[in-house]
Parts: sequence; structure tokens; C-alpha cells
Amino acid sequence: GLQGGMLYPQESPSRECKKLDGLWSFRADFSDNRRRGFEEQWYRRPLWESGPTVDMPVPSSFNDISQDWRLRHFVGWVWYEREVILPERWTQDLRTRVVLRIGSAHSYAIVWVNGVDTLEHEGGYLPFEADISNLVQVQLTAQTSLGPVSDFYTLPVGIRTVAVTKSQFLINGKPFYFHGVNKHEDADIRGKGFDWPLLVKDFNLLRWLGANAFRTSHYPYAEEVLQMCDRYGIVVIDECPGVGLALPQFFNNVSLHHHMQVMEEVVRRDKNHPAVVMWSVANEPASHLESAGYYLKMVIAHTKALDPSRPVTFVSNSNYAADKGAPYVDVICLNSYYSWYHDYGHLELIQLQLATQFENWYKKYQKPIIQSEYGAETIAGFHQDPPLMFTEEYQKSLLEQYHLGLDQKRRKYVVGELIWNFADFMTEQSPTRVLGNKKGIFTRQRQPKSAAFLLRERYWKIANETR
Ligand code: BDP
Repeated sequence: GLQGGMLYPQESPSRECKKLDGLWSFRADFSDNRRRGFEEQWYRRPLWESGPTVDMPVPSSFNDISQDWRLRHFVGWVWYEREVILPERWTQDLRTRVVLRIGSAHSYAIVWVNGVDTLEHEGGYLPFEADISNLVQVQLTAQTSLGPVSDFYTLPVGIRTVAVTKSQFLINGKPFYFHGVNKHEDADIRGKGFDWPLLVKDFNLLRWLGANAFRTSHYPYAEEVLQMCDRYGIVVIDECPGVGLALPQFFNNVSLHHHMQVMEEVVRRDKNHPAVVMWSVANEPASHLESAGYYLKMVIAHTKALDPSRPVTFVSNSNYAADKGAPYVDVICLNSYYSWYHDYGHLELIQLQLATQFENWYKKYQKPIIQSEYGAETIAGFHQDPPLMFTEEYQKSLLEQYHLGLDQKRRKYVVGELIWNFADFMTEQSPTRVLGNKKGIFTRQRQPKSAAFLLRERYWKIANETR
């Protein structure tokens, strides 16, 4: 008969669960015999001490996360590691029974706890567990000499400075050029729901692209996203949900008050992230209105008062002559869709239009400028040459023309370019949306369109120039 059972973990007045899902350190053993890990006893010390590691979300299949083809095809031993801090009660109260349970691990699994071979299981799919009370409780008796502390909190810290001159964006005193993307929290099935495998996939793609920055269009993203940015050195323009302020009636005192409140919430939550280098208080407000000018002035002043250490901007799609908010920003962020929402097919106009845009704004304001959006709707797999709208060729050609225009002003006073968009995303239906917004350089499933390769070449080139 069965020797005991194995109940699914459940919280109850007598039981507590601690999930170990999330980011683990990971390494595949690429050595010829796939056994170097055992030979060198990687389980005895932190995994990073024996070589490079990458982040791996658990649960997930490592093959689907990485941009490294070797991992895509890898069969052999892979090593996962995770540091776990247990609540004091589990480790100090010797009556507590601490059980480590693995829901499923493929296909042969060996588990070490504090370097001790604790569990083995063959065949994947099914759960296995062991009582580790002795291991985690013994550990503590060695430390009983510590003074009692009532609360522990660790915060990773990064130190850097941010400054803006009339033509440069400086990080640690060096000119910084934003070459990156606008994102959305969006994916098939899960919509906006936070998901580690999705996040790690996106960061692998940002690395693949050579991107060094993104804007959190058009709302603050999950805190885990910012934690990743801190660790990966991705610079963030942190945008509040002030999107769609397109009508005169929105610029009233009630909205203003609420907007300031929201900025307070954003700054309070995100101020400790070194990755965040600028706040964006709005996207495409009707900034040609007098009322919008006053409103933006107040929101920006309030944000600066909340955090005097970071520049503040909003993203404009107004004309330089009409915009009423630009006097109050540190950096001018511009969205333009030349050869997309007008002048269809006239890619030859882009360079001139872009030069005119940049020159007009710079002459008037003498502030650094970021091209904060540009792009073209593109249905993956649609091809046409000479290019027509919605094809991969059109997106590529449009980007090429933008890049020629950007290169005229780059290093002068244009300090960044952010493609619209990182990936296709769902929207409301309308005649301009084909099952959502298709301006991604990746599909919603995170596969590259042709333009992704173009952008990748450009971003790595820029990264190497500035290194
Ligand atoms: C810009 C908006 C962005 C839209 C984009 C578009 O800032 O949110 O998705 O246009 O139309 O105006 O693709």
C-alpha cells in the first residue's frame, strides 16, 4: 500500500506556505560531458561563483525564454539556484516542521539545501518533498549569538547623477543617448497581468536589440519591472497614467488635484530606483490650449517639488509654435508619425519634416529633445516592394528615413529615440487598428518583424560608439 500521502500545500490556521516562484539564477552546463557542475561541485557555493548565470523565471520552460539558440535546443543538466529567507518562526521554533516541496521538475532533479543533497526525483511532472526542518533549524543555532532585530528590510542601492543642459542629457556627468522603446504591459491571454516569464523574455529581447532605455507608456509599470531595470542597467522614463487629456474640459481643478495626487503616488513608489531618470507627467495632452499650459505648469512644478533630483517632462504631439507646456519641461519629448497618419507613402518627406520639427523646437526652447514616438502599423508577414503601408518593407523604410533624420541632429541636441512600439498590443477596435495596434517591431507573441533586425543593428552601433 501507499506509504503516507502527499497533500497539496494549503494554508490553514496551522500551516503556512512560502512560494518559491519568481526569478532564479540559472546556468546550463554546456561542457562536453554535461557534468562539469558535478565535477566542480557547483552546489557548494553560490552559483555565480563558478561562472556566469542568467535570470530564469520559475515556473517556465527555459527553452522558450532565451534568445540564445543553444538554450533553445539544450538537453542536459541545468542548474537553478535561489536564496530563500525563512520567517524566524520557522527556523527558531523547533516544533515547526518545514517541508520543501517541488511541484514538478524535469526530468531528473537533485535538490541541495545549503549544499546538502536533500532530494532526488526522476521522471518530471509529479511532486516530491522532504522534511528540511533539521537543515534550516540547525543553521540557526550557529547564529544564536545575534542581537534581536524587530524588522529587516534590504534595498539594493545604485548611485548615479542625472542632469540636463540646454543640449544634453547627462548621466554621471556623461552625455546619454536614449536608444530604446516604448512598451506596454500587454500580452496574449494575460493582458496586463504581471508575469515573470513574459518579463524575462522582454528583457532578453531588449538586450538582443541593444536597447538602453524605455518609457513606461502610458502608466507606471509593475515594480518588478523597475527592479529588473535597476539590475540590467536599463534607463527608464517613468510615465504616469496621464494619457488621453485631449479635450478642453479635462483641464480643470478637480483633474489637476487628482493628477498631482497620482504624481505623488508614482514618485513615492519609484523614487528609490536608480534606473528611473525622468518623470513624464502626461502623454499627448492638448497642450496647445491655454488651460493645458497652466495645468501642466502646476503638475510639473508639483512633481519637481516632490523630487528635485530628477528632470520632468511630458510627451507632446503639438506644434512648436502652439505648445503651451514646453516652457516648463526639462527635456522636450516629441511624438510624430510622418508618412503614417498623413502623407501616406511619402517616405521621401520624412527627413525634411523631421529636420524642420527639430530645428523649430530647438530654436524656440534651447532644450534637449527626445523623439519619444515614431513608427508604422505593420502586419507581420505582409510584404510588398516597392513598400506599401502595413507591410514589413514599409515599416523598415520608414524607420530608415527617420534614422537618417535623427542622425543629422544626434549628438547636437537630440538626445534620444524611442520606437513606437516594442511589441504589438491590443486596443479597442477602430478602422486604424487591425486586431489591435500593430506598430510593434515584435509581434504580440514577441517574434521579430524585419524592422527589429534593422533597429538591432542601429542600437548596437550606437551603443558601441558611446561605449
Ligand atoms: C500616439 C499615442 C500612442 C498610440 C500611437 C499610435 O501616444 O499611445 O498608440 O499614437 O497611434 O499618438 O500608434
